[in-house]
Amino acid sequence: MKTTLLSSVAAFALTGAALADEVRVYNWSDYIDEDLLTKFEEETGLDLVYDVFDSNEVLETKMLAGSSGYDIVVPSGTFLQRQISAGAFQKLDASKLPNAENLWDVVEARTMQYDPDNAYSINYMWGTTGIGVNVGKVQEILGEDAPLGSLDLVFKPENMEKLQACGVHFLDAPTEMVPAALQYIGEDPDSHDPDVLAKAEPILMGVRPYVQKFHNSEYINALANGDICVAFGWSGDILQARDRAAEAENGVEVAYNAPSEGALMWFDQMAIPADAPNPEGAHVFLNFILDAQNMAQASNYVYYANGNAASQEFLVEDVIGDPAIYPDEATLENLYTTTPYPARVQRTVTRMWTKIKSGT
Ligand code: N2P
Repeated sequence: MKTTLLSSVAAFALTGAALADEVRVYNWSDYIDEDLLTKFEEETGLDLVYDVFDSNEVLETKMLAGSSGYDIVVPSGTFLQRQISAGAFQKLDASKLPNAENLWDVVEARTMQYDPDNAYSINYMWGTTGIGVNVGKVQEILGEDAPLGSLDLVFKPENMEKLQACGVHFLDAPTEMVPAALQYIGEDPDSHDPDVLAKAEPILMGVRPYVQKFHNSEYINALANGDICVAFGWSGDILQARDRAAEAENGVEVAYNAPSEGALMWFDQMAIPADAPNPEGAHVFLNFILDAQNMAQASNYVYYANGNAASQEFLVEDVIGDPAIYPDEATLENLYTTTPYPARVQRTVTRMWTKIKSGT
């Protein structure tokens, strides 16, 4: 009896010690160079637990339930804003983030839309949602002048009917796919009006029979291996697919285009949950990420732009010089942002999305 009690006291003390030495990060999949994780542990002496997710909805469920056990999480701006309102995050302690001086004011000005004064978050990466293609396969099917960079490719039933033969994946991300469908028909992609939102349904339903899968990460390998020929997905992920195909020397040429009709620009923000077990360690992690060279290493690996101005001199030309990653003025003008749906509208969109995915 006594022994049992003693050992559980010892176990408790051990757990306490382990927690203080441990930082738990929950980030998107395919979103970092894993060498940076080892580097963090070596430099700081802290143990890093690094878990991944691939959907804002999954993260949001955890954040709103509380007690996630994570010290750092990475919601996109619109989700961050709603979770801040719900009290899910704690304010950052600027005195513990000296590397925040590296942040890029251009990105900060935009993320303030979701997190006023950037009090709760720092930008990790940002990008666009668009079209990944296997150039050879799509041209073989639709011809040399296939609209590779147009929403016509994915929302015109005649095109999709033909493309289904080589495989099409769409994101399982209603707050990105519904705005894209609205943009396609010339409506405001950020509309919160239920009557306008309802117009997205026939567009998505019209091509639904030809979508093999709705998924947020499998398309990277599927595109790279040639298992699918079209993915409506995230910029850097499609560029990673391009790289994987090139490395495999399998003859697959992958290309990414932000839709010429306009593309969603999103911001993934690192934030500390209100009930994080180790907020001190969380700040150490954020400051590590804010280091110019570390941030450049991450972007060079995942092909996403970041919110760190000082990192830019360390970016490879393939990244800083690619307008699909760092848009030039003309590309920037063609990008739109969205704002969070109020709860009632969100429920409507969720219902619509369930219906679309089930195809009935
Ligand atoms: C990383 C995807 C992050 C983009 N694989 C979604 N915000």
